[in-house]
Amino acid sequence: MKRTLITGITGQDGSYLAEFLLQKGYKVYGLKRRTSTESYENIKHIQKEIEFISGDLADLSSLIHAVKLSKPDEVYNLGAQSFVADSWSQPVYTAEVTALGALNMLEAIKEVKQDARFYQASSSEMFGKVVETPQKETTPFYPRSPYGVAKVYGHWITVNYRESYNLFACSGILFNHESPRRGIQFVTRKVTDAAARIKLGLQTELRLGNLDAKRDWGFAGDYVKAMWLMLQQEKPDDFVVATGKTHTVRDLVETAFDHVGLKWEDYVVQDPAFMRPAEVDLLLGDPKKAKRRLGWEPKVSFGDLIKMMVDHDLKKYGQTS
Ligand code: NAP
Ligand code: F7E
Repeated sequence: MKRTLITGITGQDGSYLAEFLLQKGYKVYGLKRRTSTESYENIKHIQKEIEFISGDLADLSSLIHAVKLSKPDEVYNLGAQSFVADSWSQPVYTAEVTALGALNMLEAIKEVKQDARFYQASSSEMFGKVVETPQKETTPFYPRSPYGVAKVYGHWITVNYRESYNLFACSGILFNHESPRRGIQFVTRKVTDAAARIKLGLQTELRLGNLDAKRDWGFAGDYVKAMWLMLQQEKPDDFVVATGKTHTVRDLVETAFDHVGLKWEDYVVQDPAFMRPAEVDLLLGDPKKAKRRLGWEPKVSFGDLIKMMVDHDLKKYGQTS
């Protein structure tokens, strides 16, 4: 039985990856940080099958303990302060968890279990103010937020530990991926939740920032498979994971509101409070290398993804209101 340690197990990706690896017969250990109120919402259906280890990415000693205890064949470092907007108000914390957290995890592996394979959750936010379109593995980075800068550090320290210590360490440069388990602050979930609430008479307006930003949005359930495939290859490498299609936030709003039979212009209000100090205007990934080398392809289209999320939110409120 293969053993895995997942950081960020309570998050969107951690929950889909844990599900996927349990189905493959893995013994799953999840690093769980201490919080005053426990939140197992995303993993409640598989909670009993996971062995939780208390720890925090900012605490190297806890990661050493986690690696000693779990003796993992594969480590997936998904834990992070992952909300871009908050990285301006909490830049130091974001660096400590999102950047140095990756270093801490690599150090723990180097010191305790050098043959463990390592996946780093890198991000299209590293491309930021893009220097070419579409963005691929060789596209230079130009991050536009403290989060993006922290992820650039996480990416390069992963490459560096691979080259310095011969670790099997991979960096997955994932473009935006969403699902009904997406946190409510992120724009897709904020929009699908609002469309459902407005349809059900629970909310009257939706306040948003930049409607012109373009993102390459895919389904999280598809993307965790690419993470696993990277660690099954003969040699460690870095891969872009994306759909190869881009849409504006305006397209997203229109798709969600259309699905509930409403005209979005009647409800959406632009609010400067949701504008960012520096914006990433356009992301569009080129997933050819992942397709060629991993045999990976996204299955869920943008339209189906947004409808899946709206339907989930309608059901959630329909059942409780
Ligand atoms: P998410 O839902 O925000 O989950 C983040 C996870 O990190 C949560 O389990 C959280 O635990 C945990 N965490 C936060 N601070 C921690 C700390 N100090 N120590 C240990 N764990 C900590 O994020 P996601 O969307 O699943 O994304 C997974 C990873 O991929 C993240 O690294 C993210 O930056 C990266 N990424 C995401 C996307 C995307 O579109 N989703 C794209 C590219 C890269 P709590 O539950 O306790 O908060
Ligand atoms: O914003 C615009 C906003 O917060 C998307 C994270 O998973 O993906 C995510 O980062 C776009 C931006 O995601 C609102 O300005 C407009 O242009 O959903 P988001 P993100 O910043 O792209 C990357 C790949 C990651 O790695 C991150 O961890 O939507 N936008 N109005 C808004 N965004 C939000 N959140 N809220 C609004 O009201």
